[in-house]
Amino acid sequence: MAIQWFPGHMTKAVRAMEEDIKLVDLLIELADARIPISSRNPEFDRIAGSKLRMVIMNKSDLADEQANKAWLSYYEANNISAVLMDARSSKGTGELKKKIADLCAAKKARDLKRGIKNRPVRAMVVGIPNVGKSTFINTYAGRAVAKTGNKPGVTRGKQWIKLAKDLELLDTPGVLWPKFDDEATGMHLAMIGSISDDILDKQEIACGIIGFMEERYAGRLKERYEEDYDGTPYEMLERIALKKGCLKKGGEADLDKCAGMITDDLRSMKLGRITIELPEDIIQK
Ligand SMILES: Nc1nc2c(ncn2[C@@H]2O[C@H](COP(=O)(O)OP(=O)(O)OP(=O)(O)O)[C@@H](O)[C@H]2O)c(=O)[nH]1
Ligand SMILES: [Mg+2]
Repeated sequence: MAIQWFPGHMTKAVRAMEEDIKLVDLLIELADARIPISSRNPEFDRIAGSKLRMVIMNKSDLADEQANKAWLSYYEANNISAVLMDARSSKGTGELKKKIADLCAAKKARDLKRGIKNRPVRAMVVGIPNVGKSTFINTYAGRAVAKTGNKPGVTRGKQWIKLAKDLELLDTPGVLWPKFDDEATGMHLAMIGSISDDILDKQEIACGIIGFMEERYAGRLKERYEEDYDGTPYEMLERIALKKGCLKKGGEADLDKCAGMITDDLRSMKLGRITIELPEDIIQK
């Protein structure tokens, strides 16, 4: 897929992060629980340097529960501080507060020794576009302080948010990276809506979804579209278009319309909770 996914504002955002990292104690990275591999920008490793880090596997309400557990075990086994979240709900905030406190305990103790009391923990919240950074900050703050929206590129500039006297968060624009290592990365990011739909080939994404669903969650396409999987994903796309009435004026299949429907269905859980990448996929890379 030849796509221009690295617009100028992302270059600027990365530069700002390189500066702002000096001001924070902790880097909180939001990953998408459906694609925990492709949703983690390798640039963040470089930007983080030796700073404390944690991973929030967000949108875990859309991901497969079994896979969520597998990922938690993976992070635990690799000594990475991680939590599952649905950033729209405040349910996980208690656990998260505790994790942040645990992570920053040593630093607090050092501060105290040097006579610095009550200095708030500062954390930079980073992640790919549309992963839920601003939603997370709003939930954590208990009020709508950051702008959100269901498309990539809503946050354009950084924004400091004082949550309480002990925590300050920096909201940042979603950033991708200039070159994907393998083709699957771009496809997976496109499937969940992290790359602007305007620059993507709708049918190619829908075919990617069809192929994936048949491989990982066989039977769910049939349940939703009443069509047996047979032949190629493209042929399946054509059949679903005819079955579901995605038609052009002359009665022929409207493949773009059908592709949009399938993509929306995947993103809005009408094909069930799905996880596209599993821990074992890391080894295969
Ligand atoms: N189902 C579900 N939806 C979520 C979750 N977190 C965020 N969303 C939705 O995802 C969309 C994007 O959320 P934002 O908070 O704007 O994402 P962002 O990472 O700040 O995006 P950019 O600023 O564009 O980089 C919104 O429609 C949110 O309601 C979650 O945990 N589960
Ligand atoms: Mg945002």
